[in-house]
Amino acid sequence: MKKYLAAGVSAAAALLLAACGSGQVGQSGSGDSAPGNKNLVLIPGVQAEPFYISMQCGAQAEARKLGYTLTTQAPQQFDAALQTEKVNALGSNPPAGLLIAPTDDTAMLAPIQQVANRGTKIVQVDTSLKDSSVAVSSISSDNTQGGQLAADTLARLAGGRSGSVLVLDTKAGTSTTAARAAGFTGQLKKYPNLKALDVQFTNNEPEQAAAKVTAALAANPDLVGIFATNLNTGEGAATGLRNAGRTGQVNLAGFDASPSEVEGLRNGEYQALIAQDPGAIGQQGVDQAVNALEGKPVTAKITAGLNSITKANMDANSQYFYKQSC
Ligand code: T6T
Repeated sequence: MKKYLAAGVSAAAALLLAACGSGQVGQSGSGDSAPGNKNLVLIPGVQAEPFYISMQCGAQAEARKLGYTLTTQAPQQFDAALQTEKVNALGSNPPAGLLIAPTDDTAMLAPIQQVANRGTKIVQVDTSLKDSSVAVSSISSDNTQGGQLAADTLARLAGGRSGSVLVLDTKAGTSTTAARAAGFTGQLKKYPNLKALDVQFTNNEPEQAAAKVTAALAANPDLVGIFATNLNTGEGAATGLRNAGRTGQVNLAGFDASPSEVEGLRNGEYQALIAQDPGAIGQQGVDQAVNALEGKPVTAKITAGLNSITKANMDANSQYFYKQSC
């Protein structure tokens, strides 16, 4: 089931330092990657979100195992300006390694480059920049393949019915969800009975996703499926369908496996989830940063596994459910 397309991957992390407890230190590094600097920092896309929490859990455990400390500095919203503040705050006291999920594939380059210029080893986890040369390693799911998997799943669920399908993306400039949306719409062309509507952006806000679903249902009475490219869009889509009394009539395929999505799969709000392995992304992110710091071979690009989960197989796949705390 679980396949690593390029190399092995392992555990991971996000924030909620208090919840995850232990392991973190202040920004007391010796600066400029000085010998003996064993501090790593993780800057995820946003705080208190199960994908990144799971990533942090894996990263923190791996850092501890390898004799490093890992601190998480998370922006309050999935927003490049807020994430830039976190990156800039590393300031004159840079960590030896920075694991970061850039929230904008272009705008985040300059601040990350500044940190790299001070000697910090950069590892991209999950999302990536268009120009990834600043990073020693980049680790993510095969998001294109995830979108294709979602298209195949919705086509199977449609069972030959004809109709239109809505794709909900997050924010322009988010590398992962853009790849999922593109993978989905490309693959859907293989099913002549299904027509993809124009991709809608939701700003990664559940309320906006719900509103897009309400509007799509009104404008497209033949809507048979929705692909929600991440957790918040899925949550909003489920709300939109519920509000319209269309839960289960319009199939919903979501990405990720947060506790609320898993619950939604169990109670019929979702028909399928494409789960990532954020713990593995975080663990491998630490491994690659440490390899770079210790002069060992570094793998430039690593692809983590994906798992398609349905109500029928969910209990056998609970290891892929995301965490709320470590
Ligand atoms: O889907 C994940 C992540 O892969 C994506 O880049 C942003 O959204 C999530 O964090 C889920 O909310």
